[in-house]
Amino acid sequence: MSRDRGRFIVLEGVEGAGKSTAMAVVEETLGAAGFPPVVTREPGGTPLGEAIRELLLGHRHAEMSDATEVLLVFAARAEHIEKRIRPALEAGTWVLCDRFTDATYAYQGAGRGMPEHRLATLENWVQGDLRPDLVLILDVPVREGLDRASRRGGAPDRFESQREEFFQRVRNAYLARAAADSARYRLIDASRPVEDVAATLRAVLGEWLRDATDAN
Ligand code: Z5A
Repeated sequence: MSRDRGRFIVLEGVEGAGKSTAMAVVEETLGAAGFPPVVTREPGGTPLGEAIRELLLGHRHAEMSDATEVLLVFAARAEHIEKRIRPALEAGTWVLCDRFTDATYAYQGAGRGMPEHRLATLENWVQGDLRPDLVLILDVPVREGLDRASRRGGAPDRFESQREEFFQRVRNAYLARAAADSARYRLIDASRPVEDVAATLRAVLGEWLRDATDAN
């Protein structure tokens, strides 16, 4: 691949889709292809971003307003982009991020009902022209994802405490975004066994890497 700038790959998914295992598969596949990525996450990825993550996921400020929530998400993102994502990409390093702005459209937009045009304004302001080169969305029916997440144990965070309808809206938003831009999005059926999902991820990434290589 001759282009100097690194590539920006994002993994998204509904609750309980299996992102944790999938992140490791994607990281390993990119490394084996010669593009070992910086691995990071949102909200978070920087010391300040991780502090904001605690505010967003913890129950201490459970009743924060929807506007506060979305502004905190973008505050963490601004820090993340400036301190970590852009410097890595500009140095030619690939970046693999566990969630990014598609999660904002899904959770704050479809989930909370924040108008899309407001999110787009913040996206354009905070990100400039930065958009992921590839978004992998792990899709699983909401009930199944919630059952998996409950089997995982642990206390539910502020988002995990939402009702099933909230997650249905989140899932629908992810599906709609994937359907609207087949060049940048890949939808992965995550309802299958872990090994099958891993094999699909490797195949999809392999094909995308070949196309990306041919384009240079
Ligand atoms: N958020 C937001 O609102 N706005 C934003 O802009 C951003 C984020 C960026 C934290 O995200 C929250 O932030 C998130 C949205 C919000 N809230 N929620 N919900 P996170 O990504 O850190 O948290 P998470 O969604 O809870 O993801 P996770 O815990 O990293 O992963 P997961 O996909 O939900 O689940 P998992 O731990 O990988 O797997 C769940 C269980 O299922 C586990 O026991 C696995 O062993 C099992 N599993 C996994 N795959 C399979 C298969 N294929 N079959 C059977 N069982 C499986």
